[in-house]
Amino acid sequence: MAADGAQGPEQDGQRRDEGAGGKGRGDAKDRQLEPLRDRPEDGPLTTDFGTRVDDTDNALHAGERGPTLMEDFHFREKITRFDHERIPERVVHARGAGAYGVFRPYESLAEFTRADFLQDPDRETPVFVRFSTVAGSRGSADTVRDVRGFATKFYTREGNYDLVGNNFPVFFIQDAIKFPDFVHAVKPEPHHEMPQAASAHDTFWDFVSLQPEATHMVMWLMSDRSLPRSYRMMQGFGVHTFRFVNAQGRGTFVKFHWRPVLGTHSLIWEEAQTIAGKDPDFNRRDLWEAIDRGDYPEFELAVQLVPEEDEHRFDFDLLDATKIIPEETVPLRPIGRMVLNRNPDNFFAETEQVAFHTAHVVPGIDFTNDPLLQGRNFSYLDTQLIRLGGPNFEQLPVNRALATVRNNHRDGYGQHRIHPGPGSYSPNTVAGGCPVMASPDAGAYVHYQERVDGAKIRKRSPSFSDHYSQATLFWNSMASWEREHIVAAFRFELGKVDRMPIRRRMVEVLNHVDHELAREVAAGIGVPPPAGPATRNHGRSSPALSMATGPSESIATRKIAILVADGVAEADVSALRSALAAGGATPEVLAAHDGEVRTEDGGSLPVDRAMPTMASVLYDAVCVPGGADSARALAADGLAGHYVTEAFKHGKAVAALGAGVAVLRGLGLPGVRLAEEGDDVVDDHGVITTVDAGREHGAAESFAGIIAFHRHWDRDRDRVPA
Ligand code: HDD
Repeated sequence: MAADGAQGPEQDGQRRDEGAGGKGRGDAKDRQLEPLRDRPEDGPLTTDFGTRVDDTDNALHAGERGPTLMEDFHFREKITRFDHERIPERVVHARGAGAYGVFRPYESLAEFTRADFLQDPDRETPVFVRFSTVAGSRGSADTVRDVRGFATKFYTREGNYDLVGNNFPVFFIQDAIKFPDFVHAVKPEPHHEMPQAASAHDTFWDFVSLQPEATHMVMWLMSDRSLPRSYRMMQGFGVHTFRFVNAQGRGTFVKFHWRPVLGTHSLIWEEAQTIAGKDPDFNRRDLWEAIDRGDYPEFELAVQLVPEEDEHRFDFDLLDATKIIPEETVPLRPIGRMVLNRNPDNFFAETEQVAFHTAHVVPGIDFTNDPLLQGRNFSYLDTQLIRLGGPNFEQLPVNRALATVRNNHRDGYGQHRIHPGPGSYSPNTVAGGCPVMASPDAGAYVHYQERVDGAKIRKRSPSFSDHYSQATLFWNSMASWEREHIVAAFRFELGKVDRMPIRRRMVEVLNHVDHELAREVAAGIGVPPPAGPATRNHGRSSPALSMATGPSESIATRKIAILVADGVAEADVSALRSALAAGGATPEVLAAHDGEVRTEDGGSLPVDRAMPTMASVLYDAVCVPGGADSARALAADGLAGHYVTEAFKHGKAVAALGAGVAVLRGLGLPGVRLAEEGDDVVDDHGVITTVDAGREHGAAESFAGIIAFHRHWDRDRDRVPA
């Protein structure tokens, strides 16, 4: 029997989609899914068994005012189906957003791996990616302080390969047996189920303060990395050391990195908290809308390769998932690019039912003995059995391989395949000995023949015992603003911890990372600062760890608020719009109300959004065009002022043209020089201003240019009350 997936498109190829996310369609996975799409416009309403229905608003009653009848099969089916709509949410990573796309390698990697999807730069492999938060429930907000999941399913010709990673390169624990303890500690506390989607509570800090191996990961968690501006602007990491295996059976250790083409950018904590109320779907919406308008998210896949013979040349263990290999030690080698180009058709069917599993591997990709990875290889299959209700979850459309599936696995809830004939075991004669075994040459998976030798023992290798050096490396590598945010995050989180001994213990842990860090945190949480360092700072750093060293040339897909009122200078708006659109940004005109505003010269300007329905935090930059009446109205509107001051406080680019400069002047932005009569375009602390007519294009271009820096931290932000 051929794979039902491979047969599908031919059976019903003419039903093409014009629905949501219609761009980016037509790859092999999309063709496999097409015959399974149900469209309401294709015919009248029926029961689940296909009988047409003439009334779905009234149950069958004995008389117009009488009781409902048991024989109303449509009523019973409709209600029963509704009663059974929910499945258990993921025990971690419950909240997520997904997208389809394609992956293509830059060149053949045959030297290192025989994986088919990494051999040919002309071969495109369909993918499905699910981004997620970890701790919160399905309905929690997107912009919480948390790790983000970054799980990719490659539908290769040799079966599905799942790279189930996060946006941090390390993890909290070294051995999978600690995972339930860690998750119980970070989840809402069991007696009252609070707090939701937050690590700022006693049980989390109790656990990590007792578990020093978590320290490196906690440094990442307290950094702005845990607040991505967008799923399209965060890195992904496979975390573990995996193994490539080539056709000759030679192994090479490999670490996987996803690098966003738009650069790695984050929110700041105060902003993230506000967004959680203003738009709890902030990251999900951003992903959906970007794909919908054709701004396809792109990620480069890069690898760090370590020859087997170099396994022991590092001052940490490659099998320890709490460690990175610094990029300065083993440089990244870019190997391919992924483009996410299609939104799912249905959240539940696809994003909720997608099932990732670290042991979904293809020939050429193998495991190492990382004890965290070894345990994951058990957990992911196990969890899908309960979450998706049985062993046939691999047949769900989103999970279904493009490669042919053929085996003697039978039955179970929800079996969709029909296996004709008596053969359901191996060896057999009744089915002619089929299915036969494939040889390695015919694509069979062959486990890497690693020699293992050792006594059965519940013990961690001493090579896993340095828990602080890399936490210090991370701290040393941060820019000054990144350090400030880390200290503030520790103070916030530990400030929510009720039990003082836990706060004290955590300061003791931080005193092993960096003495100054420990003292600064202690000073904010009512704990006596330690007198001297517990461990001396080694002074090493890895510049690649800082977000300040990342690329900052592009403003593509950034959302910019242009604040207007009646009397706005149309020329300013169009100068701003064209400069921003030229860089691929998305400017939106905001006024006190929807509809349109009058322009200075008597025309009209359509309004994209009413200010009260949006918020400054939902934009990357804010600007105020000229026009005397418009500027007067905006200066008198506290909400408009708040758009500007909040953007300023959060370090975002701000601009004002012509009479709009008066709006900024009225707000008294501390330490910023604004343009006066006769000045050229003034650029001060990321605030662009000009009052002279005729300079609007230059100012708009400068504004577009500075948005690329993402944030301007050299401001006197603390004095701004927003
Ligand atoms: Fe996990 C889900 C990533 C350690 C057990 N994990 C899950 C998802 C991601 C990760 C991205 C969501 C997949 C999706 O979108 O459906 N997990 C990681 C990373 C880890 C890690 C990068 C460390 C390097 N996980 C880990 C351990 C265990 C698990 C040590 C258990 C021993 N993870 C699970 C799980 C989940 C899961 C319980 C919940 C839902 C699911 O698998 O499908 O099995």
